[in-house]
Amino acid sequence: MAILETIVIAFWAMLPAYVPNNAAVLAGGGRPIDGGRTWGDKRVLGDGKTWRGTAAGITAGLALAGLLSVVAADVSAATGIDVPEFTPLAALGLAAGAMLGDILASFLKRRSGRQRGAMFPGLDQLDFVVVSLPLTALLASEWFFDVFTWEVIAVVVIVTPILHVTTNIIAYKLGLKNEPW
Ligand code: CTP
Ligand code: K
Ligand code: MG
Repeated sequence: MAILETIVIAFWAMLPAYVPNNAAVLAGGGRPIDGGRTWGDKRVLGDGKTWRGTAAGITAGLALAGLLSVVAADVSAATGIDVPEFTPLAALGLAAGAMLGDILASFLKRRSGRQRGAMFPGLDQLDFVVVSLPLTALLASEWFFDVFTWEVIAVVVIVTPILHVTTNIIAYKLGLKNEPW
């Protein structure tokens, strides 16, 4: 597979996992998932992980997967790059896995004494990949191993941190996010 083709497929296949984080930032607020609870002297998750943000994130990921599936055949015909449709379970694995990864990362941040919004290099950029890919492999195995070849996975691991840093700087400059990471 040509490298450009691999990059396009990786980006396309990951879009339902990329968008939930941004949707959560836009829609976030309200009741925190941990209900304010602490473990020891630290919050379990913190005020940055809310029910509304999580629900909006998953919904946005599912909606985008649906939209991409509708146009996949046309995009493939127009570009000659065979972009995939998403099965419902694949969409769920990507979108819910992304939000779950972000939530688990917050749990690790609180355990390690980091306040809400603190930076955790590496984890911040790849938390959602680390959970969304295995969850999708579990929920939609056939789809996953068809789309996520080793080349695609390699591109995802390299390109995701770059995209993450870029979109967060943009969201920060636009005043949508409190920190540029
Ligand atoms: N957000 C949300 N629910 C989520 C994820 C994010 O409401 N499940 C919203 C919150 O308003 C959050 C903002 O998006 O403050 C930015 O997300 P993120 O950077 O992941 O959270 P932080 O505030 O940095 O908190 P943490 O340190 O726990 O990551
Ligand atoms: K995060
Ligand atoms: Mg943050």
